[in-house]
Amino acid sequence: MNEKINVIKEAFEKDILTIIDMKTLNDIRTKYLGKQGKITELSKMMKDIPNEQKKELGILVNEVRCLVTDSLEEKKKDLEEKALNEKLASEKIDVTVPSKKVKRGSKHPMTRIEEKFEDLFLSMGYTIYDGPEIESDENCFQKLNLPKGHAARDAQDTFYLKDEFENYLLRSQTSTAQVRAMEENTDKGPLRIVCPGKVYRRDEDATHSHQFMQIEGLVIDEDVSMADLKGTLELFCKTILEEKTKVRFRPSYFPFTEPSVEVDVTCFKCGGKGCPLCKQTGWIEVLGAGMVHPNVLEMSGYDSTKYQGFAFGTGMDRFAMFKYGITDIRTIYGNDIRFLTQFDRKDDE
Ligand code: 2NM
Repeated sequence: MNEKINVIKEAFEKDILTIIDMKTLNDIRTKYLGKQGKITELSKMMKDIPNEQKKELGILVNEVRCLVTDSLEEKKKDLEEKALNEKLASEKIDVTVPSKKVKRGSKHPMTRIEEKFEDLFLSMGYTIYDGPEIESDENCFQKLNLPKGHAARDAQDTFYLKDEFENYLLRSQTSTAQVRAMEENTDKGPLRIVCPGKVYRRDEDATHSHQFMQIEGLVIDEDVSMADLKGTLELFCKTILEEKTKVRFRPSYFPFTEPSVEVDVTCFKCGGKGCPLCKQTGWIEVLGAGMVHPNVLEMSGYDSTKYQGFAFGTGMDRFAMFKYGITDIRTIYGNDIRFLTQFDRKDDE
């Protein structure tokens, strides 16, 4: 029996060296402590041992059981610690590695210009009024003093819908929204609105796109005069362009206003000296405007003997081109990322 215990002890001391992972550890635990394990077998043999040797051998068997149990427990701890250390090493975060740059988008130049216009007019007490892009011929032309067959319709030749919708078209100007605003304003009292939005015309070259962005303003009240129109547009040009910008008004013609003016500003490239951009004149045309024609007021239900109005309109694309030095309007609508990234976080957005 004594001999047997020593053999088991020696075998175990060799076996324990072969443990490299949890599987080999469990195999060896079973080999010694399992149901048919070597130490379990020793315990079973105890019942056949004569009484006088029982105590002494019992102590020896217990000793070897403790040795095996403790050694295996220790080995298990070692293995667990090793596994944890490996895991920690493999998952280590190097906080000094440079981070990935998150790409930040930026506002489209047209959005930026539109917001500038809107901020300015909101600060002057205007309301922003939207209308649909598909409009009736009536709202787009007739109610703006351009009856069917009027020669000035040619200048705004546009896209009509087909068949039963032939009286509808893609609006050629945002004044269609202003007609709606005048008609919806049932008390026929004062009105102060700007209408920004897309308009469509049959045009296509470096400075004209079949679709562009317009903004038109309309103020209706008692005692509104050309002086109000001039003051408003002067402030408008100086705010959107530069404070030192000079503004000049030239007589012109629009069917919906009388009198009508065209508005020029001093060239922002040469400051008025003359350069290729202003064709050596020192001036650049930026707006059309005028006093709302009494016919237009009457057609939308206003009493033109009591109320007057002034109105103005301009292409927001034109301003974007001037402000950001864009030479071809088509690049504004091309959505080429190489074009758009040139406007990343510049300016004052
Ligand atoms: C322009 C030029 C002149 C204009 C007129 C109206 C309305 F609705 F009152 F008749 N809205 N916008 C107007 C006047 C627009 O754009 C070049």
